[in-house]
Amino acid sequence: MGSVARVTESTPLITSPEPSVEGFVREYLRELNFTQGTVLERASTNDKYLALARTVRHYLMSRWMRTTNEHLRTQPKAVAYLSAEYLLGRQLDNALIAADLTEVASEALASLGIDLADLREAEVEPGLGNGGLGRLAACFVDSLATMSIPAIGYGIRYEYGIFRQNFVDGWQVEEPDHWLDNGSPWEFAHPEHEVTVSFGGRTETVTEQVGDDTVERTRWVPGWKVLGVPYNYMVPGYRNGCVNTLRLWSARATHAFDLEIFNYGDYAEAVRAQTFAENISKVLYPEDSTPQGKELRLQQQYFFVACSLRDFIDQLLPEGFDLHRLPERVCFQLNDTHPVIAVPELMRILVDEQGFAWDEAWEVTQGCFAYTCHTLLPEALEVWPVELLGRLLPRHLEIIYRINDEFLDEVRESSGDDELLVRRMSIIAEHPQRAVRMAHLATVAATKVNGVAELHSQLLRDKVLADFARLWPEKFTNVTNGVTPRRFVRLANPGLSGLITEAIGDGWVTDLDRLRDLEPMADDPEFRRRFREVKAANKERLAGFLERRDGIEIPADTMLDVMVKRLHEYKRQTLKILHVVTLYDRIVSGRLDPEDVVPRTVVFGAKAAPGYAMAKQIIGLINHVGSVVNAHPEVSRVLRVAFPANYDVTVAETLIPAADLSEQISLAGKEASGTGNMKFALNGALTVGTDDGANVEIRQLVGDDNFFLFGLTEPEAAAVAEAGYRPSAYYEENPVLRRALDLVARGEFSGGDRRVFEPIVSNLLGEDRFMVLADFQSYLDAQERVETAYRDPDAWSRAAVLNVARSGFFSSDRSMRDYLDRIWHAEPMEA
Ligand code: GL4
Repeated sequence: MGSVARVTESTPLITSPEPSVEGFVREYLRELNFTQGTVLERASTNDKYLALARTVRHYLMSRWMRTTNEHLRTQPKAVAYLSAEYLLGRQLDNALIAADLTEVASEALASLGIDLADLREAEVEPGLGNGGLGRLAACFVDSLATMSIPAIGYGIRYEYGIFRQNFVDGWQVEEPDHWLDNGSPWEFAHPEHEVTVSFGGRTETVTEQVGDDTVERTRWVPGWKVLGVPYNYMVPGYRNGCVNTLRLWSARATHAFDLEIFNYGDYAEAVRAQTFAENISKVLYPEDSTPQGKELRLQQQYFFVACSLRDFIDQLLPEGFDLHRLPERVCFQLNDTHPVIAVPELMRILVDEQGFAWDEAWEVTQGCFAYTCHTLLPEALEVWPVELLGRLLPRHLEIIYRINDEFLDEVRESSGDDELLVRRMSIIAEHPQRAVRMAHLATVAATKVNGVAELHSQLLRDKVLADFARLWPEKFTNVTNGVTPRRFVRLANPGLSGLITEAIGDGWVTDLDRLRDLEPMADDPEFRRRFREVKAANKERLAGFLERRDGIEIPADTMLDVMVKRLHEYKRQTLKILHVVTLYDRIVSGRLDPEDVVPRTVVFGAKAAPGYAMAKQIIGLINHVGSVVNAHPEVSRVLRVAFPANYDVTVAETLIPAADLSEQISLAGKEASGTGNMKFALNGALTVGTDDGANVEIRQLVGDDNFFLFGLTEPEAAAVAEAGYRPSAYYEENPVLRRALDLVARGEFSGGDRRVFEPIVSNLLGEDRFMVLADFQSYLDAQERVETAYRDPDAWSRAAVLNVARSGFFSSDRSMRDYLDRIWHAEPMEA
């Protein structure tokens, strides 16, 4: 245990260079020549990019070393964020703004004849997450560093991140994401700190002599092992001297394992075993909100939490630290159920390895974990079949059983043996197969359980985890999500950032509440004019970007209507495309004069989980409708559909600042929070949205006049479902809806072939689980209001400016403060 003893205040450190153009040129050429092994004249773009990334690192390095040393030396209470996903986005620009180096770097490169913008484009973003949940983790580590909170992020270094999406004839095709192929200048491998992780095998009981007593102990005799190699990433705070660490684990075969097989002379088998072990960190599972329950996924989960707990205890605590006091030193934040196997793992370490009594160990464990739930969909709550968990982690299953036994005793006692309640609350589900309910395990173990928006936390208390909330009301809390203003405003929207800073100074970048000071500017015609100028420039930038990247043409001067998020039925991309179909139908049938239409470009961005057939159908429908709309001479004058493939963080950074209208149209009660919704509001788009997730809070803050609300509320949707929802009734009663659906059904968008989109049509008419048809008319009405509002540019930009001014609450810095106050009780380090 413990490298801590070696850290003192006088630990020698090379100091990072002072930023200057000449200095930067020198450092850059040194990297290009000495590390990259090339000279300027022969260097490829990738060479130049890698040299640049490494040069930028120099300027953050001594902050990083100092931050790490201070944590080790002073041993503050730390936050250890456990997340299977970090959707980081490109690193270069973020590092540059954090170090306040953008201008220096750009000038230095220019003096060498290099355009910084070209090198930016060379970076492949690390897509180690699926969507909102993974991006949230990335925003959180950014905020923690910017607020100088002692924190470490733990996760998995997937060799392949989220797949690359392509369209072939409008249908999604997936390709592997080779993000590491051109080198990975932002990571630091530390094989010397590798950790061994065990799997499989069996447990046995041994008797041991402890003093005068003989005690029985359970021992895990594993069947196989893998190594976890840590890769460290800098997480630079914004110009504050703090650089935290993100530690991602990569799986390797153990040396012992292959030696044994080599000794039998079976070289090929040894290599196969190696590959088997290394598969664990090979690929990110591409399901968002619909986990597949695959064995390899459970292996990934245990792999990374076992590495992380071991690492925290062995590397970050001082020699001989008394683990009874672990809750004083750390809060392990469980990002959804993916890392929940950490709970029995810590119990195993304390009881089996450290000799704690069960109750002592349980008290420590309960003090160390907090759990964030990110969903309301029952199918997104992970369960692991007992058969699988027992085979992979036999000791952990025993521990889970014991936790459950003691927990259910408590339930029986407090409920007067209500066996129905016991069955509902049990960590073990009996049907359709015996399985461990990870959300129950997390809730039982955690000091605090939080939802990610007010409405979501309320629904967790009232519905999803209602029995638990009755038993332990004080355990439940809310922390509304947030997004980092550094990446999503300062870096993504330089135009707006400049305008804001000119008006109110630059304090908003780390204190987003200051955006309030912009409110009076909403009434200043000159400010609004400049705001519109920025929007127009951002649209032009987007047009250039999509033209280069996808060959997509975006007409100038149209309302930019954007729906970007994972493709999921509950998010209701279908509702948006039915609106497009309706506009098309009205124009084509002559019932709407194109002159009376506000010209708009509808932009979609969405990946579908490769195994989610309906989601892929919907992608096909959007693309096919888009082709027909864009090819129609009259319609395309006022309506365009653009669906650039492979929506990712990089695309988001160009798209969101250009948007006029933000589509947040999930069925109320289904989207836990959403975070895209916040990014749009902060960049001055108006929202058309349901009363769902964080939309509720956005609307409350920006005001009803500056938000287009539509649709059933959550209680209304619940009541409709309760009464027996019949989608076909809406179809029969609403001729506009009928015409739109009939067009799809008749093959208008599939070359006359009625079979192509039949599954979508029959699903909508038959089941329509997410009530697209029930909300259709209300959505059309809201879009009418959008059109009316957009016709008045002054009123529109006033509302847009108010959206910016009133959205400071959605900074992830505020989320971090809430976690600190309500859950972690940790303190910032002194700067
Ligand atoms: C999600 C929710 O669906 C999304 O509403 C939320 O904003 C996000 C972060 O809390 O978490 N849950 C899953 S699973 N994926 C998400 O994006």
